[in-house]
Parts: sequence; C-alpha cells; structure tokens
Amino acid sequence: MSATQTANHIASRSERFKDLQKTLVLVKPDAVTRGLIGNIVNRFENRGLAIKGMKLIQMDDKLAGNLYAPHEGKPFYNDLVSYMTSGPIVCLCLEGVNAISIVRTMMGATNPVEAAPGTIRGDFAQRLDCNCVHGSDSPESASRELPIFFGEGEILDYDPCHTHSL
Ligand code: RTP
Ligand code: MG
Repeated sequence: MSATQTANHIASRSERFKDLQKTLVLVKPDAVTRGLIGNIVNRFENRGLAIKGMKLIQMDDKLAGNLYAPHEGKPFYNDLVSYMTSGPIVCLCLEGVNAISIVRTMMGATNPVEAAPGTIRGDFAQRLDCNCVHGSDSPESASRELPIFFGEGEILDYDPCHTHSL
C-alpha cells in the first residue's frame, strides 16, 4: 500500500468510527437468576459490540440510588432499588459505532408488554418491574453511569478484529 493509500485508508476508517461510543449495560437480577446471562451477552456480541468491561456484582442501596438518581422521588423508585439490589447483576461496558442507540433498540420498550418480538425485553420479559436489562439512554447518561460501575483500569482498550469490517 502506498503512503497516499495508507493515509486515505486511515482517514476513511476514522470517519467510519467517528460515532464510536461506550455505553453501560446491566443484566438485571431477574435475568441473572433465570440463567440468561450468556443469552443476553451473546446478542450484543453477535451485533458486533465489543465488550470493554464486564463483571458480576451485587449492588447495595447506595450504588442503586446513584444509578437511578434521576428517578428519585418517582412512585416506582423504592421498588426499583429493592429489585435492583435483590441479587447479582452483570455490568458491561459495550463499545461500538452508535452503541447507545443500538443497545436501546435491542433492549426494546421499557414495558415488556410493548416490547417488539426480537428485542431482549420482547423475547424474555413480561413485567415492567422485571425487564431483564438496563442500558444508558443518552451519551450524557453513559458518561454519568459508566464510572459508577467501572473504576480505573477496569475498562480495557483493545481493537476487536471484526470491527474492521463493520
Ligand atoms: P433502564 O433505566 O432500567 O434501562 O430502563 P428504561 O430506561 O427503559 O426505563 P426508565 O424510565 O429509566 O425506568 C427505569 C426502570 O424503572 C422501572 N419503571 N417502572 N412503574 C412504572 O411506571 C415504571 N417506570 C419505570 C422499570 O423497571 C424501568 O426499567
Ligand atoms: Mg433508564
């Protein structure tokens, strides 16, 4: 490849990846206890999203309160915190071009009754209060939420080979 071709290659690649985003996904306690971790994570991997951070934890009230601070004071807030602290969750930092919107579309509507078949909630969930997954809803939310779950050195930087052809 000539120097000019290499420069063009780099330019087009950086253009293609200009909307590269990181987002937070949580596999919620109902999905973990039902043995759906692999099934859900597999969907994101199949879509081409790269796992840059991943761990199994159980949230306490403080952590769940931090995550759901925007919902504090709403009628469902206390039940939401109780549910999210009721068992282990899997925390994922996923990366991809337009990852935030892609993940939200893959999750389906908040209320599984309205979630389309083929989405995670549309395929695995029945109830609004046990809807299997969380995903950041905007770049601002992702920037706020990721540091709640991932500290220094817990989000790894690598280049998955398959992203070259996405
Ligand atoms: P999440 O934050 O968990 O990804 O869900 P979401 O963006 O689709 O929905 P959000 O409005 O952020 O609500 C957070 C979680 O609270 C429960 N919820 N209950 N009873 C209700 O009206 C109500 N509304 C929301 C859901 O479990 C939802 O996932
Ligand atoms: Mg939300």
